[in-house]
Amino acid sequence: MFCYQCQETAGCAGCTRAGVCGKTAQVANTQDLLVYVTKGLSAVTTALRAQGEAIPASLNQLITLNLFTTITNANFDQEAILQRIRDTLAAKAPLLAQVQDPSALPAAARWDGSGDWEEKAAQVGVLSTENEDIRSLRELITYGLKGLSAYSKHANALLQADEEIDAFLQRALAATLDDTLTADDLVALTLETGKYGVSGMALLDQANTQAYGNPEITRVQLGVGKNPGILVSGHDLRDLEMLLEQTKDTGVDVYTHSEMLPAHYYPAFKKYPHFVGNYGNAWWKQKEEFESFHGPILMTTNCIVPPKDSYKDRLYTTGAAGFPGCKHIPGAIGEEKDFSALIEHAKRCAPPAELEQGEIVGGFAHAQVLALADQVVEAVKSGAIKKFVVMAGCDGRAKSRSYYTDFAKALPRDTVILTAGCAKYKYNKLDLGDINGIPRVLDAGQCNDSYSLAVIALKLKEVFGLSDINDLPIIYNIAWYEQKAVIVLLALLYLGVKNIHLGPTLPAFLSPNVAKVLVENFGIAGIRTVEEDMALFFGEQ
Ligand code: SF4
Ligand code: SF3
Repeated sequence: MFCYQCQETAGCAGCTRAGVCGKTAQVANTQDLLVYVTKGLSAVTTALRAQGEAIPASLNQLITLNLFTTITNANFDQEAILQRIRDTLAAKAPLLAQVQDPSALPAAARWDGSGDWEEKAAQVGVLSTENEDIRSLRELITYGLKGLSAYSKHANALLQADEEIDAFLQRALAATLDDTLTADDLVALTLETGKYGVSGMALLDQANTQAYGNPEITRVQLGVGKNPGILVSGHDLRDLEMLLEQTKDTGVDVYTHSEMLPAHYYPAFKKYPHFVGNYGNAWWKQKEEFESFHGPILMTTNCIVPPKDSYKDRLYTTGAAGFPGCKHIPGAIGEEKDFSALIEHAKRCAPPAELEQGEIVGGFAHAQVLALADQVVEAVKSGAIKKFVVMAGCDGRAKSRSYYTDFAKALPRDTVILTAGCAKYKYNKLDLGDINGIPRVLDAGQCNDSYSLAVIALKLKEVFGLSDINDLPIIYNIAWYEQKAVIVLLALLYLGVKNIHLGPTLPAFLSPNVAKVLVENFGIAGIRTVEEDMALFFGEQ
């Protein structure tokens, strides 16, 4: 195996024997094969589109779900991944027969699944591209597309789709197989991926807000009630909605974990009295927190930490998520999923053990912040707010991430943190106070709600009459872990944001030359110590 797609990759270079995430070499290789056949199918659909054929939505969904399945910590289930490869090959065969010139297609498109799959998987992984710069760009694009796929899948679950995004996604996937493309071509495609990243996040924002209303300022309870509960994690709001409906009047409460916390900000979910609050912290704390929760846990997406035996029988997966030995709740897009197994399971469980008390405040997505625009603009004009610091992205296990807690604490009192994603857990429970009633941590929501932060920045640019988004008093200090953060980063680059600091380490998949392009053209930089970064960002004050 060779995998270097996430921030925790072994030695900041690549996992080669097993994943730091817990992925086995066998699963890693099978995921490589799934990516390969998905790229092959995408080359076929791209050729058919060029012939004027329409591609059915079910195929678009198959492709996005395949990529989503290979995102870090989403699916560890070898059999589920093999089944997706079989389904993909079966879907491709009749389409391939319609391509006018199949000889022009890459080998991945023409592979019919014959031969030994383990041998094949070993030949088609990341290292099969020899030139390190081409490999770096192909992987950067592929990881961005994985993130885009995840967001598309959530929009699809709410019956929204955009054929233009799917067509691009497949064209770009196919382009990563094209040996005639130069590094410059792939740099251009990387930026185009960012463009569609913006479209994908906008589509999901529209799907979420049309279904559930605009997020609004909300106090989320951190304590627990006396009923048994179900804990929901991951990013899929439609799954949560179905579960909330099915748990009504059952005596079972529902709590959020990690990236599901922002669900509390949506008006539509406030009508459920049994939707109690948020339990615990970011994904990587789940071993302790799932243990003490006592009830069943539903993982709707990444990030799964391989479970301890003590609670493995309480861990359920759905959608792209999977773990061998854990029950998977099926259900295609548009279908009602049946969560009765979790509900019955919960009834046999003790209520959750309390981890903490109190509440946290969030719900500062674009509509809410724009509703407060006068107050915010006034605070900036009066000097009460000197700078905004975008600290969106992912949390992770690395000890070096304590930097983000220390950085938040060290920020001058006249700065406001704009956050989204599970990165927030590094500082959302600190008492950082407010500025004239505006909290110093404004949480827009999940990682995809980084889109809201971009909308807010563009609005501020307009209000202040600036011609360049980089003239705003905004610092970008983003934490990344998995591939959704990659599409968020590419989206920000596409929007023209410069001088983004990315940590806790720069991606291992950036070759020195590709990193140089990002540094020279976009001012991308890493992080240093809190003291050094404070001096860099605020030294002039
Ligand atoms: Fe390693 Fe990350 Fe890949 Fe897991 S996802 S195998 S930790 S690089
Ligand atoms: Fe977190 Fe996995 Fe990335 Fe949606 S839950 S941000 S790491």
